[in-house]
Order: sequence, then C-alpha cells, then structure tokens
Amino acid sequence: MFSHSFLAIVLFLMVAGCASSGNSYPPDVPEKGTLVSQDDLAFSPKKLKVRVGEPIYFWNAETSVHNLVFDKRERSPNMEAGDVFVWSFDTPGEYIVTCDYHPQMRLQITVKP
Ligand SMILES: [Cu+2]
Repeated sequence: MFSHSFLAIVLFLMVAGCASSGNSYPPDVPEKGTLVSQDDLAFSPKKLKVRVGEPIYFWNAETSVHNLVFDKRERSPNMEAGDVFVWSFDTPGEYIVTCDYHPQMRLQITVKP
C-alpha cells in the first residue's frame, strides 16, 4: 500500500533566522500546494481530501519536534521547527496520520483515485 511512498521527496527546509516569522506560509511550498501544518500540538486542518499521487506538504510550524506516522506503519523522520516533509499516497482509501510524541495529534486523510 505504501510501496512507493518513500519516493516522495523529503525536504528539510531550514527556516534559518526566521524564528519570529510566526505562521506565515512556509518558503518553497507551492502556493497552491496542499499544506498541513503542525501547530499547537495539532494538525491543521484535521481532515483532508487528496487524490492519489497528490503531494501533501507537512510543515512543522512550531518549535516542538514532531514526526508523522501513517496508519501506524510508516514514519517520517523527526521534524524540527520549520521542516517540511512531502508525502503522497499510492492507493485510495482512508488514512490516519498521527505523531509518536503527541498521540493527540490526528489527521484523517481521504485519498481519492
Ligand atoms: Cu508531535
């Protein structure tokens, strides 16, 4: 189900010197890209609909370290403040994304063909 998922480009974009930039849109994410931020120990939005192969840009918008756990199977590396991780799904379905460090973080993703 996740066989090609790790082909997704992993971007660790350091927002050096921008610690006070708040929650403005992150650099190097396309303006119309599908963005999920990690902020206040939650995902925003909490529900998302995408298509197969559509890149989802996860952005750690706060100083807490997070990771991404996809249906309890696949994990992103740790994400420091300002990091962006890009992921896409190969198979339609319903997925739950959580964080190892903050079990309350929960994102529901519907992937359509
Ligand atoms: Cu977390």
